[in-house]
Amino acid sequence: KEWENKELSLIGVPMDLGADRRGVDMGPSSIRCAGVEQRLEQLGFVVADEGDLVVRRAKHHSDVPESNLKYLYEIVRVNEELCEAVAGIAEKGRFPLVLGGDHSIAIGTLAGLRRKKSNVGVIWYDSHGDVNTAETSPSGNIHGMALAVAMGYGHPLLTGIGGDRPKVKPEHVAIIGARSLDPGERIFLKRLGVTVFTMHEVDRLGISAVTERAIDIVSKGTDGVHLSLDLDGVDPKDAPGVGTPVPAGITLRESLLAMELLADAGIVTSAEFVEVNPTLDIQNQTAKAAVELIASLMGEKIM
Ligand code: 6HN
Ligand code: MN
Ligand code: MN
Ligand code: MN
Repeated sequence: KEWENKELSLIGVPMDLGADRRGVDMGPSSIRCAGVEQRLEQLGFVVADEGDLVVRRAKHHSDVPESNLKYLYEIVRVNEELCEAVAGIAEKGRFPLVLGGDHSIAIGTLAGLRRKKSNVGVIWYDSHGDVNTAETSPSGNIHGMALAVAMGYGHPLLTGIGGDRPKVKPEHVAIIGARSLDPGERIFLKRLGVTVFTMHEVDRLGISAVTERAIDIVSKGTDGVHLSLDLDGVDPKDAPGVGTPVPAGITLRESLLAMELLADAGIVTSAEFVEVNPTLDIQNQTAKAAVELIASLMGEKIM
């Protein structure tokens, strides 16, 4: 593995424009407060905190004529920057760990990874599919479009970030935890043949079998695996500090097991943890859950 040197770079993206809701911009800060760097250092990682990118407050969301894409231009600008930053980290052979911010930042992360790897596998751990386009989106919020954009579908300013080619192939993607899909997303996921482990599969098969199957899918024919973990994939009882909570989700306990299985498989080469909104949280519980998940993903063991 390329990061066997245990060198890791943290980068925060205080983005909330993709969710059109304040508070998730404080996600990176809340995860840092929950002690992410220290925890990684305890695991033996040499951590470089690259700080946060700058996200400009937009005056009004309808900045794109005749489009429902909210805050498009600033989201594109930040993701271009994130793409460069992630590419630079991966180029140095370090593990990129991106702290969000809303999920629109996956667009920049995956574009950056594509510079280094031609076939990135993606585990999309989320209650949502995030495969809307301007045409299917009920909200115009770009965080609900990030995975579609990464696969090459959406506004050309978004799909063009880091170059026009698709960043991820549908057959290299596995969604885990889905329980809120818009009608257009269901059609899109079926048409593209993306593997979706909904809560139905999580309940029937159990999280360990689901994770093992997901590992098979994302590691077949790929040269790296990215974990994109939206904290709203975790049940709101365990992770209340998210902007779009959906009940009946994966427990924190099951999620920790999923992370441990990913760690044991040794396949994950980059990760991002997104959608933590401390203004909706209880005592920073969700950021703390993120740190627990990160520690398990990076190899922490109970004994
Ligand atoms: N997220 N499907 C809804 C929409 O507005 O497109 C919700 C998206 C949530 C996105 O949580 O990253
Ligand atoms: Mn330090
Ligand atoms: Mn998401
Ligand atoms: Mn979500």
